Amino acid sequence: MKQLQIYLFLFLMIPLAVFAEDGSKLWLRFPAKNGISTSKIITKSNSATINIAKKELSSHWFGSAVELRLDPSLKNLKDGYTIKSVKNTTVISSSMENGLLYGVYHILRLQQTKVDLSKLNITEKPSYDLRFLNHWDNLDGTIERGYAGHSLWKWEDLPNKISPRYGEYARANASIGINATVLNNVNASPNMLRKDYLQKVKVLADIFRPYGIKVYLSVNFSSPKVLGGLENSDPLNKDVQKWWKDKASEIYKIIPDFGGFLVKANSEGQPGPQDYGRTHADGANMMADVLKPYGGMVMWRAFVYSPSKEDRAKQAYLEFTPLDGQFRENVIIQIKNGPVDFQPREAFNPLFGAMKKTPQMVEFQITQEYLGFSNHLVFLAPLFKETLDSDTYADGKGSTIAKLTDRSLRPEKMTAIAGVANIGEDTNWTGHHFAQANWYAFGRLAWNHNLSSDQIADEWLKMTFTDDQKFVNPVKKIMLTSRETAVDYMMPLGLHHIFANGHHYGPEPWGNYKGGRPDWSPVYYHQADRVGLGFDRTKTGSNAVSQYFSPLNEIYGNIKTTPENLILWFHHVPWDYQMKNGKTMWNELCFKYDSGVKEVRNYQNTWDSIKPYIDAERFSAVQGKLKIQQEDAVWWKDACLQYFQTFSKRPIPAEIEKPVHKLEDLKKIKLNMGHHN
Ligand code: BDP
Repeated sequence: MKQLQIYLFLFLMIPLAVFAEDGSKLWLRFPAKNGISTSKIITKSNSATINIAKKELSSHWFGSAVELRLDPSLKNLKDGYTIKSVKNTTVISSSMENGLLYGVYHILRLQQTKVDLSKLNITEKPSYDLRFLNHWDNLDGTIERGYAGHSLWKWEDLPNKISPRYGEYARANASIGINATVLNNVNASPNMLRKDYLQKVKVLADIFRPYGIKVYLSVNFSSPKVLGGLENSDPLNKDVQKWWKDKASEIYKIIPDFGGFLVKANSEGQPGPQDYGRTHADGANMMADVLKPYGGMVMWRAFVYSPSKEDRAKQAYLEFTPLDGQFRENVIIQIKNGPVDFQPREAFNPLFGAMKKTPQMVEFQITQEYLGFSNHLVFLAPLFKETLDSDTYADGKGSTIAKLTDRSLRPEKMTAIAGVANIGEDTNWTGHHFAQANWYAFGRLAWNHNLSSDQIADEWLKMTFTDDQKFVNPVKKIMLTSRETAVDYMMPLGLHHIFANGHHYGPEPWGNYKGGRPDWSPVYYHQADRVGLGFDRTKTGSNAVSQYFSPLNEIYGNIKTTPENLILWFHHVPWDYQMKNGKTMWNELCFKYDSGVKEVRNYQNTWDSIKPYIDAERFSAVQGKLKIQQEDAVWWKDACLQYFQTFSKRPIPAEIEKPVHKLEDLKKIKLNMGHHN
C-alpha cells in the first residue's frame, strides 16, 4: 500500500516537474511549436548567429515566412534593424548578423504580446553602441552585493565542464540587446589575468559570441606587481608598461575579439595610479595604449572618494574635471548615476557633462544593494529614466544625461551604458521573480532609452506572466509606483545612506562608527540635530550645489526652489519648515514613511486578488516576498521616525499608525550578512 502511494505520488509529480513555474525561463516563455508546420525562413547566411536566429524561429514562430536579410546599406543603424511586412513575408534587415538576431527576438516579442503582425514597419537603432552588464562576481564563486545565490560562472569547472546556463544567459541577454559583459568584480583579483583563468574566460567568450556578446574583464591595477612580480605597478614605469603590453598580446591570442578592461582604481582601498603620485589619466592611458592595437577599450570608473574633509558627493567631480582632455580616445569614464552610491534617490551626478572633451557613460545598479536585496519588489525603470532624463544644462537647456552620453549632443566615437547585474545561480536567476524585470528593463533602456517605464513593465508582464488585463493592469500599477514607495518607507525627501553598516539591509540612522570613516556613517548623511534634518550642500554648507550648471546650482541652492523629493539632500531643513502642502517638514516626514508602509499593504491586497490569473508557484513566492517587504517597511518607519523624534521632539501625528517596535529593540538588531562597508 505504502509503495503504491509512492508510485502514485511520483506519477503525479511528473507533470508538475515538467511544468515547474520556477521562473527559470525568464521572459522567454515563447510557446513551443510542437510539430506545427514550420514557417519558411529565407536567408543566405549560415553562421552560428544566424543558426540561432533560425532555431528560434523554427521553434517558436507561428507567423508568416521570415526573411533574414544582411543589408550593408543599413550601416547607420549599427546593430539595429528594420522589420517590414512585404506581402506574406516578414523581412528583417540589418547590416550585422547580431541585428538580425535582435530582429527575430523583436518579432517573437510582438507575437508573445499579441501585437498585429501583418503590417509591420519598424526601424530600430540602439541608443548606445555598448550595452553592458557588470558582474561583481568573485573567483571564489561569491558575488559582491549579489542576492540570487552564487556566481553563474563555475571557475572550478571551467574550461572543461560547461554549465547549460552559460548559453541560456547569453540568449536572455541577446533577447533584450545586451551585447557586452564584464565577468568579474570591480574589486578585482589579480588572478583574473592569470593564463589558466584566461583559458576559462575564452570558453565563456566562445559561448557568448554567436549571441553578439563581447567579454570584458575588471582588472586590478596592481597586477604587474602581484602577478608579474615587478617592483611596483607605476604606470610610468617602462617595465610595468611592458607587462601590460605582453598581457594584452596574450589575452588577444586567446580571445581575439576581447573587449577591454573595466578599472576601479584608488577607490575604497583599491590600488591605482595615485599610489605612485600619478593621475587617473596616467593610469587609464597606459592601459588604453596597450589595448588600442587590438581595438580594445578602457572603462575607467569615477567612483572615487577618500576619507577627507570634503563632502563625499563632491569628490568624483573634483578629481575628474581637471583631467578633461587628457584621456586617450579609447577611454570612457564610467560614472554612477548619483554622486554618492546607488541610493533609493539621489540627485544626479554633477560630473555628467562637466567633462566636455571626455566620453562618459552611466553606471546603474540593477542588483538591489540599497533597495531591499531580492526581498523587495522595486521596479527600477523609473529610477533609470529619472537619471537619463535629468537635464544637466551642460550644453544648454535640454542637455539630458541620455543626450550627453548617446552621441546626440557630442560627437563621441563610442557610447556605452552599464548595469551592475542582479544575476546568480538561483533557479529564477535573480532571487525575486520581479527582479527579473530590472534586468529586462535595463536591457530595454540601454537599447532604447525613450521607452517609457509603462511600456517596459507592460511587455515584461505579458511575456513573463499573462496578457490578461485583469492581471496586467493592477500589477503594472504596483511596478510603476514601487520605486517611489520604497523611497517613502526607506528614505523620503532626499534622505540617503542611513542603512545598516556593511550589508546595507535595513535601517540604522543612529549609526555612528567611531574610528571608522565618517562617510560610512549614517549620521554623516542625515545630520539630524535640534534644529532640523538634512545635509547642507548649499554655500553655507559643502557647496556641492556649485558643481551643477546654472540654473540648477541656483535652483538647488535655494530651499524654496529645490524639488521637495531632494530637499534633505541639499538642505539642512528646520523641523517646522513649511512644505508646499502646508505640513511641517517633521509631519511630512511622518506621513511619507506611513504612506510607504500603506502602499506595500495595498500591494499585498492587489497581489492576493490576482491569484486566479497566474500559476500557484510564482503566486505564492511573490506573496511571501511581499510579506517580508511589508514587515521591513514597518521596521524602516519605526526605526527612522522614533530615532529622528529624539531630535525633533515633536509628536508623531495622531492620524498615522503608531510604531509597533521599540527603538531600543531595533537598535539591537545586528544582521550577520558580512560586508566591509
Ligand atoms: C558600493 C558597494 C561596494 C562596491 C562599490 C563600487 O557597497 O561593494 O565595491 O560600490 O561600486 O556600492 O565599487
